[in-house]
Amino acid sequence: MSVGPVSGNGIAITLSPGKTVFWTVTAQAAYNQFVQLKDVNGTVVFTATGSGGTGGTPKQIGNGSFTVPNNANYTLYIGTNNGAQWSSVIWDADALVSGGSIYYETFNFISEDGGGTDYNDSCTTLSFFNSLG
Ligand SMILES: [Ca+2]
Repeated sequence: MSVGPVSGNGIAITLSPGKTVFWTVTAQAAYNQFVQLKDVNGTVVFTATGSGGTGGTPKQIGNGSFTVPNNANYTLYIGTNNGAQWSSVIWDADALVSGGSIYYETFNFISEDGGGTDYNDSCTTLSFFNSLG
């Protein structure tokens, strides 16, 4: 089972210190989606906004990367209209493992913005390799 549904008004997650995290946000909802990650100091790491348009076409509304400092605690916000409303979120973390070694980890969050119960409005993925190079 995954975690949730939980409110998108602040989801606490812990990443791994020193890792370089790739992030991407996809929206396929008509409402303007809002995803923001803050570090332990409340500093914004990234913000993604946008919609899939009225046709619900999947659209990548942001992507990038960042490096995790020693304090790896973050808070993720997922909602609509620049955070005027908070979505309902289902999420989970997973890892790709072989021979007892973790090679890749990923955190996935899907949201429902209030118009239904299908959790198809935004998808946020944070992922990182165990090592770079
Ligand atoms: Ca929906």
